[in-house]
Amino acid sequence: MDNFLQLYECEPAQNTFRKDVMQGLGQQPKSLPSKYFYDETGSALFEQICSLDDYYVTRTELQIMQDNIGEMTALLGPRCLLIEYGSGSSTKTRMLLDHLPQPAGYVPIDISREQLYASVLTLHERYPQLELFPVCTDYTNDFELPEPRGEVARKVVYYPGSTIGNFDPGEAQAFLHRIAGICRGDGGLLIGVDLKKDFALLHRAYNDRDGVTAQFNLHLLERINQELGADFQREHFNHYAFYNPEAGRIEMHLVSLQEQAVRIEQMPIHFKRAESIWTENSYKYSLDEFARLAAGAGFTVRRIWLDKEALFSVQYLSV
Ligand code: AVJ
Repeated sequence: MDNFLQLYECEPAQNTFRKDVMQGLGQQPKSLPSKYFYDETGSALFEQICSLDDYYVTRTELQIMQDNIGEMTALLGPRCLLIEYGSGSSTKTRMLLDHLPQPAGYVPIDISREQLYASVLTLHERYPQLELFPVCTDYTNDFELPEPRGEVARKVVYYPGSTIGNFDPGEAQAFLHRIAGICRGDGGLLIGVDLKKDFALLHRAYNDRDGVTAQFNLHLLERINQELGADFQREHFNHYAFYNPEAGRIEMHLVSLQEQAVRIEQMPIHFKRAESIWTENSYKYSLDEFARLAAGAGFTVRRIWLDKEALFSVQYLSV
């Protein structure tokens, strides 16, 4: 990597993982934060999910981007600094970068250092002129954004994939409020928001027939084994994902198949038969619900792009 490509390291401390795991498994009901899915293996499994036929999310969002890329990049305009939260492989971003006139730079932010390194190298090869400011951090905490030296006309935050759905509505609003502080002035937020839809389609997206989502979910136990020396046996847990219509969200759980005790650093954690660890929420919004949520954070929805079946939305918001 060239010298000018400095990686801003604010990696989450190891003891944050330990503390969060201990706290989550010490609670009733047991839970684990979904951000911990994304170590190197977990990020790779997520990439695999994104290419599954059963997972309509990525394919649909990419189609919306492709169909409207001209209008989107015209809205962002020249000398735009693009800031992406949870940039992963930056696949959708490449579509923006292919069309953006004279971007002022790209700030990819990701919790997985390996994933971030790999995508920054690819981006640098493909866009040698583009200034890259990668930040490795758990962006749910406060951190300082890098500032490019050159002229920046506006800051646009890119938040695709409906990652916003991982937050409870209250947390989502608080997060959007933080983002609004960055886009204030002439900037904006380009965000992918998954929509309410037929339960069967949702169910299939989180219970794919190749079992990749199950692997992704169960990998969290392996990560705890690897990093905290625990003795989870993944055969003793099942992936369980379902749509909760009252709450408007997919819930993912790991269900204990038997009564058992697992040790994490000498601490025994007891599981009753059929007890679950709640590992993820993925909220689905109606367009009205999301507009209200965004308004509460100080945002106005300026533009909404949909696919033909209105499964997913890409929206441009400004303060
Ligand atoms: C990255 C949070 C948008 O909720 O659909 C995919 C994560 N979990 N399959 C989602 C996920 C299981 C994904 N997000």
